[in-house]
Amino acid sequence: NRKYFFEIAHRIIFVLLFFISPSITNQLMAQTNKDKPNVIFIYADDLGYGDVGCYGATKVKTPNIDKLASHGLLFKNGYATSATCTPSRYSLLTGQYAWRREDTGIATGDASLIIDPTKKSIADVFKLANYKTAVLGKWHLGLGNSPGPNWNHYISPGPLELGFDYSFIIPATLDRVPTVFVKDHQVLNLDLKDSMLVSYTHPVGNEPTGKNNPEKLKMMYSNGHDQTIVNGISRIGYMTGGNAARWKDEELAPIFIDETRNFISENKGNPFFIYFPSSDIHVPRSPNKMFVGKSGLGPRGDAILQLDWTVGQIVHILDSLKLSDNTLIVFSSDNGPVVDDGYKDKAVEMLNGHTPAGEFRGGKYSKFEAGTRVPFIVKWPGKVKAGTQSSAKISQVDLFATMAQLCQQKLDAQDAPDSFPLLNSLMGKDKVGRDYIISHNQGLAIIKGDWKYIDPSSGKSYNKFTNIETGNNTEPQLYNIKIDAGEQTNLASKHPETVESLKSLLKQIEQN
Ligand code: NG6
Ligand code: CA
Repeated sequence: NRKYFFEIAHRIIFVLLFFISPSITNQLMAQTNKDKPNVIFIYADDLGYGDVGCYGATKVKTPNIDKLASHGLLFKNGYATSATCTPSRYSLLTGQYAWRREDTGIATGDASLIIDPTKKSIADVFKLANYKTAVLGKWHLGLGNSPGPNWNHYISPGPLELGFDYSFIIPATLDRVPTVFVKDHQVLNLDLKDSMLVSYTHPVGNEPTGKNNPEKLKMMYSNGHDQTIVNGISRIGYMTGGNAARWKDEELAPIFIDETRNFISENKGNPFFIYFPSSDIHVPRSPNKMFVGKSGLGPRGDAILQLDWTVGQIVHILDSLKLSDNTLIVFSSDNGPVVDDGYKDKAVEMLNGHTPAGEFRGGKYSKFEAGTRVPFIVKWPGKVKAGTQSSAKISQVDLFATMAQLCQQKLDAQDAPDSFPLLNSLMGKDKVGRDYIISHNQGLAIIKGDWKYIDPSSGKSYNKFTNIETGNNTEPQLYNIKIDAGEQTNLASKHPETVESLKSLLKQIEQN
């Protein structure tokens, strides 16, 4: 067909030109690349809908995140796929709902890689479009083959086997050992004379733990988190050795910014994709001294300031290299907010009227709206109209097919099976978005139109440690989230036909 013919002809001309004049070819390549925007996903951890100024927060200031919105597009109905970290990240990178698999729950720090490297990832899509790709931040999707990585050797498969050219990550979360960086295939700064051992089943080595040595802690735990102490904070899991490789919580944000600056500087001549999963504002919240005490809301608020600073730094790097005009930034969060997530950091006592979940019910770990409806902002100068808002429904699982559309990469039927190409919605041209949203945490909920149906599930309806309503209920729940965004009035018995139709749609999607 014609398109195919032109594509082949185009390639032949490039090859011929290369032999005639490499400099002309380079110029032409640069021209072609100019049409491809750089793409950066800034992915916050546990940041709630109500934690950000442009989404209504007044007690904490987020000028840099707000500026993304005033220079771009703010989604009011943007969703993570799950109410916890690992499954949301899995969906974002694979375009498949994590709940289709059984092994995609919150990963331990020594888990093996849960994404199949033989399948196309979102980074592969960018690579196929000649982008340079990097992941800089929190991984939490496992590393290595089963039963997990040997930290003292070559660690593979991991991000580099999933289409990333460069990887600089913390393996799990801030509160999970090992508290080291993994750069490409190796633990950074590891002294092999002090080899590392990590276990989630039994103590290793004889390092102090939060349980046995609480006097050594600078931040006390409130629930769990009483195992190996690193940097004065006890974590989940046991670790010994690798002392020279251990990071300090307070130094992480500037280190990830340095990495970002280096990667962008080295790759400014070609299109790049950076997946930047920030470790803020997950517990333990121990931000850099630049932010300590500055929010007035305790470490949780200070961590929000640090996240906002991070966003400002990334924008500043782009501005200083004159790349902002050709860079698409997507800002979102992996799940909703939690105030006490296992450390006594005064987050509850110092909330000062701040409402992390905004007007929504629930939080992290919840099927209610606060679990998965998150900040979702897109900035793309000249392409996305500044200072606009959209009510289009969009899920992070759609970023895969949408980025394929952006990069003009064709996906095969087995690629990103749950992802919809929503480039028009992402750019604010389409106001509808996807037809339905699925939210997940110990069972599923579905939103279509103004209705939200939560499938019956066992499990506690309230978690007293986190003070969060989970949305679990053995009865079906139906809410009209247009007029009842706070999900207060269960209308299931009043509208049995709506319950039935949403239930059967959910079944059908589950069986797809
Ligand atoms: C929970 C942890 C919580 C957090 C969460 C994962 C306890 C008591 N709670 O099990 O602190 O680590 O897992 O968070 O240990 S996530 O954002 O990475 O999904
Ligand atoms: Ca999270």
